[in-house]
Amino acid sequence: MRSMKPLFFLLCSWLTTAFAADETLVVYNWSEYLPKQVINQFTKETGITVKYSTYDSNEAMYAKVKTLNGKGYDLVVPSTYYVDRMRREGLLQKIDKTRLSNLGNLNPRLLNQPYDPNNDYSIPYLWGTTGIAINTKTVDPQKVTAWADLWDPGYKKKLLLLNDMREVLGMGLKVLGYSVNSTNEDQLRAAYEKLTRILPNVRVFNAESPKSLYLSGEVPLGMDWNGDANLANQENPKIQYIYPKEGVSMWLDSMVIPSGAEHLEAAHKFIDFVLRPEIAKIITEKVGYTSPNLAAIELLPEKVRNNRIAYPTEEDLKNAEFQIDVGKALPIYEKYWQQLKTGK
Ligand code: SPD
Repeated sequence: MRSMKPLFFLLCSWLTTAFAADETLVVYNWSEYLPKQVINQFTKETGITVKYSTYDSNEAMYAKVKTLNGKGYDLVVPSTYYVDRMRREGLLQKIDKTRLSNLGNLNPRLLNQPYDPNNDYSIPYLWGTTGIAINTKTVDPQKVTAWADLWDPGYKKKLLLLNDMREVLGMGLKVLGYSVNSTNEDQLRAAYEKLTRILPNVRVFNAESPKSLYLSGEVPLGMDWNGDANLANQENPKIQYIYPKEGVSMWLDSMVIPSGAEHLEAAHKFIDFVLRPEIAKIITEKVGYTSPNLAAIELLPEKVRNNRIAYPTEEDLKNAEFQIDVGKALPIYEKYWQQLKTGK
């Protein structure tokens, strides 16, 4: 009788391929934050199909993950202050770091911080700053050196403000000399009142793709995230990024696995893939934000590494503040944000 062995092995390999081809990873990330090239390369290498959707604020992401009780997504990318909140609320699961062979590439200064001691729940993805973008074709750069300058009545209906509660209220606080993480109700009310006086200058709130509006010429100045401004500047060097003298806000977005995630193997594979120097290099170059991956930074051409929009100097970060969770003060932020946006 002929041996059944070859047939058996053929069947096994067919089954393996069939299951691998069925494997999926459901990613929920910020808009314009992950190049398609990276997703394609991951799928090509692993056979894992990536289902990808995006959000434009931590609040929108949090509401969705909370409503779904941590189910539905395998990988999400909140800012640190939401990592803190979500892990305390049981919405995240621990990451198995023994499965991450590339963890050592990360800047140790960005690890083991109070929002997630020991990085049990979060792995840094990108970080950045929030400053001012201006189109120097129509706006005199000498006149815009501070957040306070955006209140100039000469900029009526000209500004873009980020559609991001913490960024806008943070700017209001900062311009009054308070912390962007203030939890003081009087300071928050004062910031709100100050912000009501910038509204005549506001043309649009946008966090999806501010650069499109700067590039099309629809808005000549306003707030921006550094990576977004960086890409705008690469396309049109007249669009510049300014570090306002009151100080920028700083943030770090991290990869986390929600508590109800189903594709754990795929999620860990993806995190480790992103941590590879050559992949992290593609991400920082293509999306314009700052990489926490030291091995990737070493691979960057000098021109990119010395680009102050993505890689700020110490001087640029003078007076900068890192956004942290505001705990019980969050409803106060929400109340003033709602009032500012709707007038109610
Ligand atoms: N389009 C990507 C934007 C990423 C911004 N992340 C952090 C915001 C913190 N308020």
